[in-house]
Amino acid sequence: MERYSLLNLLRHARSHHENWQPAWRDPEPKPAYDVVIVGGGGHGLATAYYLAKRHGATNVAVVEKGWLGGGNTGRNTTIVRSNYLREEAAHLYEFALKLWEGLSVELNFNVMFSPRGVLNLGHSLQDMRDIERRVNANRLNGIDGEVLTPAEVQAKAPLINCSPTARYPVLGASWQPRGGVARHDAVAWGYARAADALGVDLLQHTEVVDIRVEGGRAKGVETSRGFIKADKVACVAAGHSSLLAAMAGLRLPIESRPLQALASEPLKPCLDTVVMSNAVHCYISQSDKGDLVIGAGTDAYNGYGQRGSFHVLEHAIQAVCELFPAFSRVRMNRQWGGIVDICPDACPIIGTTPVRGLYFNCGWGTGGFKSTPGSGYVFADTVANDRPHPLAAPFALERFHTGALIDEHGAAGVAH
Ligand code: FAD
Ligand code: PYC
Repeated sequence: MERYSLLNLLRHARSHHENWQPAWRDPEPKPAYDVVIVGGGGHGLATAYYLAKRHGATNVAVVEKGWLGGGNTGRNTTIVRSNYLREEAAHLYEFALKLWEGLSVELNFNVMFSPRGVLNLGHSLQDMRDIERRVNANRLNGIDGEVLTPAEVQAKAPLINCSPTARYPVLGASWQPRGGVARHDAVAWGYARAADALGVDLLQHTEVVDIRVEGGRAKGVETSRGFIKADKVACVAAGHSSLLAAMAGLRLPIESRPLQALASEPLKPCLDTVVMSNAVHCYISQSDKGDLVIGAGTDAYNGYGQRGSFHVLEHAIQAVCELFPAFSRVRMNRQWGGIVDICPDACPIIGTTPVRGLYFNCGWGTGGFKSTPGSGYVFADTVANDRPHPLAAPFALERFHTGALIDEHGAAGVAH
């Protein structure tokens, strides 16, 4: 048997890192494309993949001002679930969850989807009534869900303080067994590699600075690398959607706010499910590396700084210590923020706009990671056919004129 000396390690490290092929090309922009997708996060890359794979549209570019997956996709706490209250949202998120279940095979890339179950804790009688209502609604929509007692919660996550004398005692929880987490970067990389292989151009470090509109129709995008003509422009730029809309003379009902998270030093396995609590306000899981991945609420005001305010973070840490007294001595390694785009009803906007050939997919707020595959699938269909996919139709921009809002603040799970 080979001896694992430092020399061996170095030799293997060198030999195994030679002749790696890049996972995708780094092409020069073409002068014109059939579709330009603005935003190289998970949603934009998934849209490109499904456009090419399902609709045969391969003359497509993804234009990304930074690096692929460097926005909210690479900054989120990776919780995946579909336990939304309203029928429209439940169907959309459940469609996405079904895609997650086969995504590693679909992309031939391990996205590390881990259906370890999601607990949403209840700390008051009203919380429990809401939980029961949501679980019943989920089951009527064919979505897995159970209401758990405090003892059942304790059995799933023994480190939670379920004492009745806690300041916010755990009275129960909703439990979605098929929910879980996935590796965020891998999702972006998997879609990027698969889209590139189908001919999509991935243009990194290329910022869209204007959208050219003539005669009420989108004609292309002005970028930091020059003008790119396009028959269709599809914006999937999360926190920056209102800025892009303004370039085309549109106003979106969106607020962009920082949302932050942090990760601890690695620990031995101690939490094998996802725990969310709206009342004390935190959400937590343990990564495969062992870090505790912890999320906070949004800042209460709009902003584009990718960091978030200290008092919001402090509040989340207080909540973690309250729920998991054993974690109070764990050291934190890193903190970061993203910019989320929040609609008044905590639901996304997916569809056409008053500008012909211009489409928006945005407003996923604090909860869009879980929808990445579904969002890309329905948005690609919408862009390819110039009409909303049936699952996307209720999420059209027009709902802010008609009043057909879909209130999902309760299921959003993060304080806005
Ligand atoms: P992004 O990944 O942000 O991609 C948009 C891209 O557009 C960015 O890369 C950006 O650089 C690019 N862009 C912007 N403007 C321009 C321009 N002018 N030109 C070119 N490119 C541009 N969701 C969940 O479901 N579960 C969670 O646990 C969860 N936790 C979260 C925790 C935190 C701390 C944060 C910040 C978010 C969390 N979310 C979660 C929300 C989730 O991350 C987002 O809804 C989702 O990732 C949005 O994906 P996207 O591809 O639309 O956006
Ligand atoms: O939507 O499940 C969610 C979520 C968890 C943390 C941030 N968003």
